[in-house]
Amino acid sequence: MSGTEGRVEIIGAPIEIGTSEPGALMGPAALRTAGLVRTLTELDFAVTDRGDVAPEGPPDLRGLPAVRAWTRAIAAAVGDALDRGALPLVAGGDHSLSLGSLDGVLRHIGGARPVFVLWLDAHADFNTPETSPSGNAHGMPLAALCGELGFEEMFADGERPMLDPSHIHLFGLRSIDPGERALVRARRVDVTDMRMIDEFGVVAPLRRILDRVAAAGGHLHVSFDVDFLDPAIAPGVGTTVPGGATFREAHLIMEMLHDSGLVGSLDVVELNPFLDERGRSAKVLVELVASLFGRCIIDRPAGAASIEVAP
Ligand code: B3U
Ligand code: MN
Repeated sequence: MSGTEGRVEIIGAPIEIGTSEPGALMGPAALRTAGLVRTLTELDFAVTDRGDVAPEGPPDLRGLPAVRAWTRAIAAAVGDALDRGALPLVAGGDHSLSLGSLDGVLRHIGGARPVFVLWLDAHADFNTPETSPSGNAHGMPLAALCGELGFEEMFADGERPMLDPSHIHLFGLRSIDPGERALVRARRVDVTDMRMIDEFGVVAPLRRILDRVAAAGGHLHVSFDVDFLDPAIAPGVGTTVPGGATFREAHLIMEMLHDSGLVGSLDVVELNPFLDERGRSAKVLVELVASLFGRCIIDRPAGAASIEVAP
């Protein structure tokens, strides 16, 4: 992990105002039940569970004021964790929570280091209210963070750098809306779609991204949407799309992310326990998070990138 001295802060973000499918607000509880804290503690991390973020305002707050209340609360918690030198792990909750996590990261890092985003997701989440067919905020966080939506009042007060769209790496894309597609292209967002993964596997495309972040001395924020995975292994999500990543692909990605030492913040989003089957998806997610935090099958000799054949 990147400069976190083995400290992780779990921030629950039970938010579902960004989606039309109820149930994502149970996500943080299901991740805890599946052993998130225990698993990271067993990997020798000093883990602090900060509990669930509570937005200010009346519980029936809706629309932009509600998004803003969540964004401010999540950004503050993420900023505090980074200030303390810990890695913030935001457990969701729908993907609109990344408005808060990335707002917090961008504010904390400021102009000091470039912020890169690895968006493991079936969708691009680069809609605007004009291009979105659903109007759901969880399909818009990246466009909003890049300043495309215009209403900056959804974020905390004060200046912060915009997210640079050319620093966004969509990975696993297999569902994109027409207007969103045009915007992704126009803004030069980097895309590794499912076809590329089918053709080249996950290793070459991911290594290219990690090399870029390392060369720039960047902060890597990883945003893991459950729908990145194939619904056969992770059915607990409101917007399943067939043809997702296998467990082995996702597992290898997590191991490579760990080995890179570049990850500075993490979201785990869109887990919907109401749609899950006996906690399967929550358990898979905790397994994958464990690999990202260094659980390995057997220690490899330092620097081993290929198989050595004994003479
Ligand atoms: N692109 C569609 C669907 C969607 C986006 N993100 C999720 N689903 N999880 C939309 O509503 O913007
Ligand atoms: Mn998403």
